[in-house]
Amino acid sequence: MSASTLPLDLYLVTDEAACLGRDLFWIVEEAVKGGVSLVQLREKNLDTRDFIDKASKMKELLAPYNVPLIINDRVDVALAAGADGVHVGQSDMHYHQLRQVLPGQSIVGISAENMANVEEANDWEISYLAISPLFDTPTKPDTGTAWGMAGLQQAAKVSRHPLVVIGGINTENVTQAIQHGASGIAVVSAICSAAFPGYAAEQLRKAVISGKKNR
Ligand code: TZP
Ligand code: MG
Repeated sequence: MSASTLPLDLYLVTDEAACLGRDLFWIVEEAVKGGVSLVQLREKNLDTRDFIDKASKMKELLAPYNVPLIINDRVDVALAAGADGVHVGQSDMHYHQLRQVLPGQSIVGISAENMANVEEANDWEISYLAISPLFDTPTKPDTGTAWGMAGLQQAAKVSRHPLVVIGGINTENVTQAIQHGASGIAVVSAICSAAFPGYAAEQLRKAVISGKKNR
């Protein structure tokens, strides 16, 4: 899937710990019905085999909805599960190494933690750049300095890639993030921890659309 057709509006990044004991697959399906356009499976503590099994099951769930599945960090898992691509951070596999092992049409997303990361990524053919974190978030306490809206606006001027924002995104700040240059939003807790994940997805999606209308 090429960057131009990649639906970045509402990107769900999974975190089993944020699901409040509820079934992750149920949450993802509700969220997709509510308007999630892209899903990233993010697992930090699974054995390789269990990660592949979970990814394969997730791919099966998403396929009828035509929602692409992206795997966090693990290219081997993405390939084995037939996922649509990978998302890597600054300490994961390097862009050039990724391109050597992934099929050409794969989605590749990369996190940018600072402006040097944004500039470097301009030399690469990637599907999106994640501005990370937009705000400090309890979901991932070990992040670098938050970009904030002003930082996002600067990044949008410098980057030639579509930007997604991640970190502390909720219905209150979506519209502003879109207006400051984001093409889409990536969320964990705003959906995974919501009482009604499908309804939460609907509200977030509406906020993205409204932000795009008023840009
Ligand atoms: N990367 C940067 S912040 C973050 C990740 C995975 C967590 C975002 O979680 P939330 O709950 O949407 O703030
Ligand atoms: Mg990583």
